[in-house]
Amino acid sequence: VIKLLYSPTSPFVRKVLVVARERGLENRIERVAATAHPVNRNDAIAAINPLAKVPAAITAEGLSLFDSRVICEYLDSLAGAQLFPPAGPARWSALTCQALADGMVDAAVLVRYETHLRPQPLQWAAWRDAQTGKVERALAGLEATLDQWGAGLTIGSIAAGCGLGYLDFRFPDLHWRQSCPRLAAWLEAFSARPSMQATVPRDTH
Ligand SMILES: N[C@@H](CCC(=O)N[C@@H](CS)C(=O)NCC(=O)O)C(=O)O
Repeated sequence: VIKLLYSPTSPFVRKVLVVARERGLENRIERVAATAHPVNRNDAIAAINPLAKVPAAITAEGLSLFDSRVICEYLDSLAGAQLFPPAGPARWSALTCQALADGMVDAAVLVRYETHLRPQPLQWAAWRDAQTGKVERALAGLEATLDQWGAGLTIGSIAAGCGLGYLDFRFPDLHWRQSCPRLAAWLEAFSARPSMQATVPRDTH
């Protein structure tokens, strides 16, 4: 089995779980709940990933793997690579889509930390707004490139689906569907996949 340190609300963990389901590997994953926090380091996570972020995994052979991109590619390879195409234009395009979606989520997570974790007197509105701007430009980028990545099931479309799902979960007031109607229609169809349905983020408390 593969031990996966996970949190039920992390969009990066969700990518891993979606890949596992899409490749029929969910029985090979043992989930270990782990709360990551950017200030209060979780030593159980840090023992595997010095960056103390989830997801982090230990393979059956005892390899420590992180981050989500590496764990996803590892899982895909176990079932005969499909979601990560071989070197060539399809691969560069899928990886760039993943980078855009992951980068959008990185900025959104920073906004969330700024507004929910950082003490009020230390908060910096211009910094929060700049990160929100990155989220908005990433959304516009996904909308503009939908024709390149939207049709297939790759690590790019999975990252986009999980990233958009995170925005809906944590930033319902962003109303991104107004400016990205094609992306909105795409997500509606993509969200119907059983792998996406089984991994919808929810707060546990
Ligand atoms: N690039 C990493 C990002 C992972 C990440 O940011 N995880 C968040 C939870 S959504 C985390 O562990 N944050 C704790 C921290 O920032 O120290 C990946 O793709 O796995």
